[in-house]
Amino acid sequence: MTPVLHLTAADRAVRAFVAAYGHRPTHLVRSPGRVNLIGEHTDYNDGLCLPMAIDRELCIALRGDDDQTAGDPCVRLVSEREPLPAVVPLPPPAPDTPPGGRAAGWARYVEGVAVAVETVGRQVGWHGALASDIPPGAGLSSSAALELAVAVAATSLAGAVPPLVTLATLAQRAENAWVGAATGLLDQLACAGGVAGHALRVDCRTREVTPVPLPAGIAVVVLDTGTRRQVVTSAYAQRRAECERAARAFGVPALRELTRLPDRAAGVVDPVALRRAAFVIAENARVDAVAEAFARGDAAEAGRLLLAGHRGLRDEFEVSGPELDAAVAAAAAAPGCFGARMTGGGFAGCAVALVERDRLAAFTEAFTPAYSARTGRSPVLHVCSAVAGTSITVLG
Ligand code: GAF
Repeated sequence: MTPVLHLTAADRAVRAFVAAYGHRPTHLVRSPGRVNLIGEHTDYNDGLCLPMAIDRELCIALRGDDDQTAGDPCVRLVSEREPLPAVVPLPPPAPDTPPGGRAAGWARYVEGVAVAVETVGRQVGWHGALASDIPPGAGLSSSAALELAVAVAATSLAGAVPPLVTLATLAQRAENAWVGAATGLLDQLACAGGVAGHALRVDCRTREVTPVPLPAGIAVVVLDTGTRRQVVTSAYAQRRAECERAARAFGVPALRELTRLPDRAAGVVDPVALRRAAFVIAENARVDAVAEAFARGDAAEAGRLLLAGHRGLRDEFEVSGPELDAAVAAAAAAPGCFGARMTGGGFAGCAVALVERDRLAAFTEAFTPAYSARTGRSPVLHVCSAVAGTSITVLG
């Protein structure tokens, strides 16, 4: 039998670089995806989240252009998943360029980061090749990983070392102002700030990221339902508007300011916005409760909180979907599972389960047929470790 050769994303990026440009790269950027354990749709309410950066990564092998004075400087990036390269002239287009004048598809992310980075310093030309093990559109932040990778490449080659919050904010600006998705800062802070073996308590009001050790004996399992939906085309913007409507009605700048619904809340806001606000307030509290349960090693309580979070996302915030509900139900019934919930923006993509590490095989054996029986789909399971955030190394 022919042996199957599994190359890492880093290996594939270096190979693709050599194939595309005929010489060796000088640098490698590694940028992880993320899974959010609890604290969903709280980031744009200035709230709390508990993500971790995962060992599914996007890599860019790159090299600064040798003659920075020759021709028209640009960023040029080829990708193993895309037929056409992303090419961004330097200096990049002005921030007020109308959408019709911006690059299409994946190149728009690369261009958006170049536009954002140019607001903090001049960039130099570089060329690179990208390879990724983060499934696109699955809710594991493949876009944020790309944004952070380009931001780290561009700033490092220009000789700058911005703090991680600055990098995350530049990446978020690309997503909000250039791509047009009104997302919060969760994904970018999680990808940039990852710490091996730790979840991250992210306070989106102060932008403080506090590592929280993951208890030994718990495996974090991402359950990919096989369904996909883009944030930009989903009801994400509508949920955000509903939360902002509730905050305005309650007279606070953001729902984070509330630890319970105000008295007579139903009299000042419509029932939909009231349900959204009730969810966000409870979800912020669950973030600290899960972090505390982790600190005590109380996996059972953490699992119960995840299940409660899923019910809130399904019934109050209304961002789940049939396959996500089926995955959570099948996981909760499988041996060794402490709890599960949908993760990310919602409607489709992935759920996440906390599973007793010693019972992973029994969990998988029970989960896969149970999910398939409910949906007719084959799930893909990723047992994930928490890893460090986006980094750049010089290649020898
Ligand atoms: C998406 C967004 F990009 C994040 O900012 C966050 O709002 C998340 O959905 C929901 O928690 O991933």
